[in-house]
Amino acid sequence: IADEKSPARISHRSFATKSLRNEDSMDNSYIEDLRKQVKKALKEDKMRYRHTLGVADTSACLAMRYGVDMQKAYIAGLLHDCAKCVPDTVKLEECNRYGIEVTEFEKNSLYLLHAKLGAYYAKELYHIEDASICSAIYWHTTGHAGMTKLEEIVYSADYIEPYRNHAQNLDTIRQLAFTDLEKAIYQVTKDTLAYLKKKGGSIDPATIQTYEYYQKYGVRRYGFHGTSHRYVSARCQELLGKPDGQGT
Ligand code: DGI
Ligand code: FE
Ligand code: FE
Repeated sequence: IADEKSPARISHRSFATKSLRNEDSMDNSYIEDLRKQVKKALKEDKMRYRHTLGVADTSACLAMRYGVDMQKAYIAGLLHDCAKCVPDTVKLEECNRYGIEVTEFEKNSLYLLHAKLGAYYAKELYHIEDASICSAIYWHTTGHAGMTKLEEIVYSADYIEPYRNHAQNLDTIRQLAFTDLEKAIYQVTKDTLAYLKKKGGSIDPATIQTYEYYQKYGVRRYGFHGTSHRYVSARCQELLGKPDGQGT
């Protein structure tokens, strides 16, 4: 669908529409083909493909943890940045060409469009018919209020995958993602907003809505500071004068 000159054009063929069986795991020709296509689409940025595999694997792990379809999570992870290497001006052209709405915020930060455009490519170039996979790709950068479990998984896997190493609080967030996904998302959005404020980047309303939604979610379940049981029991032991591990 993209024209000859567009770097977004990837040599793809129609993938067979066979449905994946659970016992196929990730080791099957359909997924192997997808991996090859994505590698080609990201060939200008070697680290991006490595990141992509990290997100796919991490999404699969989070899917195991939260009872989500592992293959869907893996495929969403694999395709989440498939439009990342399209030059920013071409991203805008492509969105205009395919009738993808571009907001004022996105016009000021064209790289944000890789998420929407990626979701479109997933459907049209990679023939992903499953709308839940496409929407996880669509929302992977900003998130939105009340994400589906699959959207939450890809959003957080993008942040915590093993090759990421710059963000603050990564150790805590990595652990939280497997213990309390909503709280992990709250911390991710909080840190992302702080990072964007420091950098002076314009903030998309969706990013703020994600933050506000997951902040409330955290408050409902944990109280604002999320007092830990370990802290409370350690403090009780202290007050009762009992050594660690011997208290009740
Ligand atoms: O594509 P990746 O680099 O793997 O990750 P991503 O799609 O989550 O993009 C990350 C970048 O997007 C990161 O630098 C923060 C930025 N970002 C997230 N929300 C917003 C945003 N940038 C702007 N300008 N506005 C946002 O609301
Ligand atoms: Fe991305
Ligand atoms: Fe990414």
